[in-house]
Amino acid sequence: MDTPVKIVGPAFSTFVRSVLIACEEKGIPYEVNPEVNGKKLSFGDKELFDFHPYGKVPVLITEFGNISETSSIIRYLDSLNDDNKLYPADAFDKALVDQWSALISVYIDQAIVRNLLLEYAFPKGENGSVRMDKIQEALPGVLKALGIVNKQVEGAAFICGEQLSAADLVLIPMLDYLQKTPDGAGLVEGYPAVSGYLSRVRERVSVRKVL
Ligand SMILES: N[C@@H](CCC(=O)N[C@@H](CS)C(=O)NCC(=O)O)C(=O)O
Repeated sequence: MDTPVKIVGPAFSTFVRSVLIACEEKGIPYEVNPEVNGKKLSFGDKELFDFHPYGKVPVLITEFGNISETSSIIRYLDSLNDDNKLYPADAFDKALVDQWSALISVYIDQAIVRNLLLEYAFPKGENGSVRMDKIQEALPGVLKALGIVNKQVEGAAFICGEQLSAADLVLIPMLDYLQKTPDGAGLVEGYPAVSGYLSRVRERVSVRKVL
């Protein structure tokens, strides 16, 4: 595949980063945040609603058409070649990857990204300050999410066993940002299996290139 796929969305978005790591793993050429009709699209731009009914990113523009929703995009990219497969061949194992991708992109994203990280990234307090009450409110959910991930990677290298999968790609950018927040390193340290998992995945060339 020589024609680069185009990934609509800013490279700082966690879900965009998941797709970028997928492209790196698969060796698929890509262009990130391309101009669409002469304009680079930002959150909230009305043009995004032409690609996604809720105006969300990432969107993948291919020579055949457009795909939105991170897990669907990763599944498509994985089907393009046999390198570093991100879904197992077995139907049951594949369903587990879908299950974990959904759990992470819905519940863990809400707990870590929406409730905590976005308050640090786009503070809504007085004079642009971080609302510490919101951070405190978010903490139980973050700890719960870390506990869930910790249990999952306690006896395995990755979320769904010994092979990196789409589920890891959805999760990695969230944990990476979390660990880089003021209290994040301390929080992650409390979950040794998560800490080890993060160190392990950060050794991958694909992850190093994107994060
Ligand atoms: N379910 C979507 C979620 C995508 C999502 O929430 N993207 C965020 C960026 S990380 C977004 O577009 N935010 C802009 C907005 O909500 O207006 C997926 O899996 O791709």
